[in-house]
Amino acid sequence: MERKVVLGDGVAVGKNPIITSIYTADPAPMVYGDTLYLYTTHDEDVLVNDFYTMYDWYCFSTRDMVNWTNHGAIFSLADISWADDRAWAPQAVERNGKFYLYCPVHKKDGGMAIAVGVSDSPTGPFKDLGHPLVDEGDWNDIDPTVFIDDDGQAYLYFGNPELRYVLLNEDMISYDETVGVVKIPMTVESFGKGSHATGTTYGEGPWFYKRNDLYYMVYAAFGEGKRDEHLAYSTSKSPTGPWVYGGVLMTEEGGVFTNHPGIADFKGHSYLFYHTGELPGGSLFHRSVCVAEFRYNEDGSIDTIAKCNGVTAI
Ligand code: FUB
Repeated sequence: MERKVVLGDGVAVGKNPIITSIYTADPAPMVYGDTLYLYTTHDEDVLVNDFYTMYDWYCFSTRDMVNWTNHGAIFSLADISWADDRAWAPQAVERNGKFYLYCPVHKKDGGMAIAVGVSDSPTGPFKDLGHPLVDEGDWNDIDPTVFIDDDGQAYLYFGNPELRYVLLNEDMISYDETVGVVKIPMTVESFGKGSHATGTTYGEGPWFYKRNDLYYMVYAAFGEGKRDEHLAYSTSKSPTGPWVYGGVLMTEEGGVFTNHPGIADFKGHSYLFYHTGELPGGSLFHRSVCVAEFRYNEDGSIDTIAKCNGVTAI
């Protein structure tokens, strides 16, 4: 499965969207060894009730950013006895040789919650815990992003319309209940002035990581007077804030209603994964994953990244 063109000078270019065999969204890259694994959601061809129709999560991998292997559906609602719908935006991480896939799902008894699948391999199969990891009984429990800091503390951020986090225990399948679910103050200083429910731009789809001692929160955002999501970012000197709004990472122009960031450094290059409606038949419920290469400025800031045709082989 590959979409590439070879230029006159022999350089191979992978074409966006990366995956053309199915509709994919909510890209979540994970670098492990010499391979970049890309976890995605899956928009079904046939919609139920003209809404997001999503039942499973896929994994793809590459060693050169151009040639991709499809590992198929590696986790699905059928594997989670207490869930019945909405296999939404996941993220995976490795710890001590095990792989953890954090996934928002709709519960059989109502509301959204965060499930965890555990596997011995990055390509699954993943096995559900048997119960939700985070379940506050409201609709905010979606779009988990996980990061293990240098001191070993793992953080799971999530949320729409509020950004919240828990401190994961070392087992990665439970969290520190004495601290509980912490709500980040949703201020304009932290997330910019916008049109989402908190009055800020922060919408959903957070992506949390650290680079050169600066913590980044990249997320789908709602600008004032705009309908579709753009991508924006905030930074902090600590993993728990205070967050400082950084600006627009990718505009909404030419996109679909949602967008979703996934960022990875791989073999000396920095990549932003995102989604659009660019495949034939594309729509807000039929999305497709794309990738753009970018560079950080000296001070760690990031200029707005353009949607693009693809990236060159590395
Ligand atoms: O793909 C389903 C939902 O739409 C995700 O969880 C959100 O981030 C948005 O992309």
